[in-house]
Amino acid sequence: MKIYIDGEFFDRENAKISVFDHGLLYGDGVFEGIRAYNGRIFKLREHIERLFKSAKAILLTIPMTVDELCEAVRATCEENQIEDGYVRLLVTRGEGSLGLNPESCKRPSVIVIAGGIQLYPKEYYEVGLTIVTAPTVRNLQNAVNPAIKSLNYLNNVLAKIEASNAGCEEAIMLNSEGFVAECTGDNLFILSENVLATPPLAAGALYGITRNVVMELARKEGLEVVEKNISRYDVFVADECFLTGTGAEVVPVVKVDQRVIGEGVPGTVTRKLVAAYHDLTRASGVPILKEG
Ligand code: PXG
Repeated sequence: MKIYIDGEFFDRENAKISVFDHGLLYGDGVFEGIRAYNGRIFKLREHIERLFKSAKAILLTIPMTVDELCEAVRATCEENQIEDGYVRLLVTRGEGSLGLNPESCKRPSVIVIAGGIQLYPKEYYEVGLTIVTAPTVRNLQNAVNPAIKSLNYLNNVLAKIEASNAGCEEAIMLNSEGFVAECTGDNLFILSENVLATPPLAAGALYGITRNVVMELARKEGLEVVEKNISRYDVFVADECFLTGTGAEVVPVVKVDQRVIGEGVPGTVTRKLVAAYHDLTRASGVPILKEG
């Protein structure tokens, strides 16, 4: 495995960053999780653009352009002969002093790791997930805005542990008002009376790339799609529920906090979207190998 750090490739054993990097000391940095399918990188530019927005929000200047970073991701995939895989892209604040002021950091570090992906077992797509609501509430909008994909993921990590403790893979995170924000690493959708709904970004959701693609696919299927506040009650009484994320793709949810959703099996609309998303991922994206 070859890891990209600041323009150079390193073997796994030699891919190291300083213990004085503020990414480690303070979680000061941003990241992306991207997938490759069939030798193509899915929604590469969208991920890189989101990374730049996350960086802007934390006043971190990425020392590369969008195009250069797209190329670094592509080249890292090529170097690792990726066909189907997962890319973790990080930009840390860089090495600095022990004080938290980022002014001491000379240069942000750009790291690209391209490897295999650990997928949910296939049965989750057939029988659906059982999830719970996490006691840990989503970070406040006016604290570190959860729209920022920062290296400080403790809020999500805690909720993930709570999901795990409840024997579940995922957990719903509510915002401070009690509305659904999203899950620990996935966005949430419900279908009620043929209207597909997902929480707005203002509710504390990440601007999910998969969320975006699924909203488009659903509209193409003729569905009405809305962004609105969703309560736990709305989820319990929904006809269908599913989660979206780069790793999970579209995964049906059939039970939430012991309430059976709809018929207790993946719904018709959900199944359609699972398939449509699957097809799209295998038919588009930026080629890893340059033509010719
Ligand atoms: N919400 C949160 C909080 C996320 O971190 C998503 C939703 C889904 O967004 P995309 O753009 O992927 O549709 C995410 C992103 C992993 C991993 O290694 C995945 C995410 C976060 C952290 C780790 O699988 N998902």
